[in-house]
Amino acid sequence: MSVVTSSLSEGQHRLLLSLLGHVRLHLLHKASVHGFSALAFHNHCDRQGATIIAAYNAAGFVFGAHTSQDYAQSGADVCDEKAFLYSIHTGGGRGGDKTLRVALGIHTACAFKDKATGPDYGALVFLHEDAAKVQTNPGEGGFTFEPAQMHGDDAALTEFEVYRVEGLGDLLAKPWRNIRWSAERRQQLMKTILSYKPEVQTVQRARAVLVGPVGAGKSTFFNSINSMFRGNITSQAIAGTAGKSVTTQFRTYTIKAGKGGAVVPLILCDTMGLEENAEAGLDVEDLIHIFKGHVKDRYQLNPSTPIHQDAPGFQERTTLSDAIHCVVYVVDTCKVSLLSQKMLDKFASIRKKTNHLGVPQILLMTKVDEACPLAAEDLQNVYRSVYLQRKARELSESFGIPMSCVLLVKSYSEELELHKDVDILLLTAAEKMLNYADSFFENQVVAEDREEVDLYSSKVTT
Ligand SMILES: Nc1nc2c(ncn2[C@@H]2O[C@H](COP(=O)(O)OP(=O)(O)OP(=O)(O)O)[C@@H](O)[C@H]2O)c(=O)[nH]1
Ligand SMILES: [Mg+2]
Repeated sequence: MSVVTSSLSEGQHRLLLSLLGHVRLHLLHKASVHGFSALAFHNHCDRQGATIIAAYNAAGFVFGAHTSQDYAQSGADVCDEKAFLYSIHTGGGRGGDKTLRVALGIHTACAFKDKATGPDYGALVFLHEDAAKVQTNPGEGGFTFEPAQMHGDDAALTEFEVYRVEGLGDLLAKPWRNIRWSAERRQQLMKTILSYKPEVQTVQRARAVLVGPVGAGKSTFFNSINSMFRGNITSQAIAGTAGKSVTTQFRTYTIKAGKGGAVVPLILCDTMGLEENAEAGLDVEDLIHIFKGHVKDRYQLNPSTPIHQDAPGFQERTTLSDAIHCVVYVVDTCKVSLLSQKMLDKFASIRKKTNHLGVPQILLMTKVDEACPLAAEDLQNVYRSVYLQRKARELSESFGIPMSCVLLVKSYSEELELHKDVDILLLTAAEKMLNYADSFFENQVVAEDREEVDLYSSKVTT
């Protein structure tokens, strides 16, 4: 998935947050990518709630406007007592950033004119004449400032970004999911998982596959589950960040409890990341072959060459053991609002085909520590964070997956040692996968005395 990135430096980002309070910024519009036009701005920024503009110029200023109200091209003067203009100037040579915050005048509450033009704050009009520039009208509207202090009298814009300002809210008085955070609970979950036996006698272990965009944390999730059962941090699957999927092979991982210990009755399958373009990333039809159990471990996936029945890694006849019993969609919590329509459409098409095969699905939201400072501070806040609950709802709605199937996790990404709370979230996810695999088995009409069950052979292919 191509990701549009912010031009704010870490320091500028921090200063913006200090002007806004306990919030998180989500980039909605970046003019160098989407266009320096009012139309492109409104396409991305209308009806997004609170936003902040970051306009950049060659004189080293980042300046803009914050409003708590929607842009909607209503033609009205919008009142907003919370609105302000600001400027951050990186103090050339002397170091340190200078910040200016301009509130509305005491007698004026009209913050901006909600027109079809670029954002018009009276004294500052961005994307003036549909170009990369700002018009400064000293004395007009409710904001008063010295143009030199605002932007160093440089009206040409090198970049123009708009962020949605998302309040992180506080903590819910009661968590929306009850998790017991004790060491006993950790042990209990471990024991339940290790003693799990599939409902069907011919199957030894449940098989779950991790499916999600590039960099969502699929391989790291497997590494974390593996580490937890091994008792120390391991990194069997290669993880990391690159423009394209780091994982290119289909892998089926058997997990052991302790070095050389018992085999955990859950096989985790790792796949190549999904990309929004049809011809890039993991192919949807390849994924269906994987779900049906046709693809062998270490199959080299290739977006431009879909899996073919004659390929060496293709297994013609499959049994219930080879098939996928639970599909786990993996999404980076930080990127929930950045999922493009194309990516959501791809997920919808996968979901449709998966439903058709009758495979249960759950949604794993990773990187909760990166997404919410309250969860980073104390992982036990994960189901109490208003922000994370909102993200879970957003994702559950766009995927059409019930909230009860949405699980939040933090994987071992930089730790050297295991941690009880991280383990409890990981184990809770693993337990859910086993429960859902059982629903799959219950739905199969299986002749239990038969060794081989040709699961999908009589079914309509996708
Ligand atoms: N902070 C934090 N970082 C994480 C977490 N999970 C994964 N990461 C980081 O996210 C990056 C991508 O993780 P991967 O596991 O390689 O992602 P993937 O989904 O396998 O990506 P592809 O194989 O490229 O499709 C890595 O740098 C991980 O360290 C998490 O829960 N918290
Ligand atoms: Mg991977």
